[in-house]
Amino acid sequence: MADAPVPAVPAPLELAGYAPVYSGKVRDLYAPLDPATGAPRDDLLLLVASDRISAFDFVLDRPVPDKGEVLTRMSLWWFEQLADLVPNHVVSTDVPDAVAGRAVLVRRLEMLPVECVARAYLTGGGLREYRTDGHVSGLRLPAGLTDGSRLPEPLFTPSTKAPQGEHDEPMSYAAVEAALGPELAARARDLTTRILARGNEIAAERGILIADTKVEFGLEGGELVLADEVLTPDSSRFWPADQWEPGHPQPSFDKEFVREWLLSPASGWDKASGEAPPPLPDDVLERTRAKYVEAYERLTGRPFAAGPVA
Ligand code: Q0Z
Repeated sequence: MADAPVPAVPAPLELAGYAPVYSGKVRDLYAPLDPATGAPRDDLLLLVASDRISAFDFVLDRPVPDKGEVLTRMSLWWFEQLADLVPNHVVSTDVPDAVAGRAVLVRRLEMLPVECVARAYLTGGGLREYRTDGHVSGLRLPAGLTDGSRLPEPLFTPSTKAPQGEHDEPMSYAAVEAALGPELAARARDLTTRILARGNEIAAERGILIADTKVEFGLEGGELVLADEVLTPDSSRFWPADQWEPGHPQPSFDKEFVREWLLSPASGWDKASGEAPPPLPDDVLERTRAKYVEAYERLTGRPFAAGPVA
């Protein structure tokens, strides 16, 4: 008998009163059912963060305890910090018990067909572009920058929304203007860079640098609304400020123990093999949980406690 196909992501949780809409690598979307008709509502979504973690483009076998809750709370806290810059999609944190603390009910928006990325430090794809010709996303940068250099100001470096499993491609600002019109494009650009600048003003005081971030906007009454998750380690690169040293790749605030173990002889894994990585040991999961909690507590100044959002 043929083997059953291996699912890319586990089946989403069955939540009474909600229908699954979409599952990403580490999060799931549901539509609340209208109690009168049983039909899915078209105006609301339940956004559920799982404890799954990805590394080297693989979703790992074992969850990081509390990761979904930590990231959900962090995102909610950032929405409050950013509320004077941009409205957001949050409706309520009153959610089913099974997903308490890691789900948010949101307004369903018309999402922009552009990944809005801003970079405050040079690394990753931005660094590769810079090394080619001294430009990033069509913007000329000073000479002499290296991996981890702080940029003079946050840059808007949009990308295309790639289908699941594919990598986003850089998009020119002209292409963003063509997709959104010049007014909306400029508004998305300015908001994206201001969100990252504000994020870093707050985070740097608390020992974290946010190298870059991807934000999602939707439209409501012609205005941009901040959606999805914002300024979390899953949507952004978080670096420990006290270890920042341009000239080489910076350690990840949250995933350093995961990457270190996977690349160590202890894992027995060969990154170049194309094989899925082995399951992380308990101590790596526990130390990684502690890094997510540390990021939350440092940023917010609040102790992390699992359970329903107050
Ligand atoms: C977010 C995503 C996933 C979580 C669509 N307010 C909104 N209105 C309409 N669409 C979205 C949102 Cl947040 C939306 N995503 C990304 C995928 C789990 C978030 F599987 N996709």
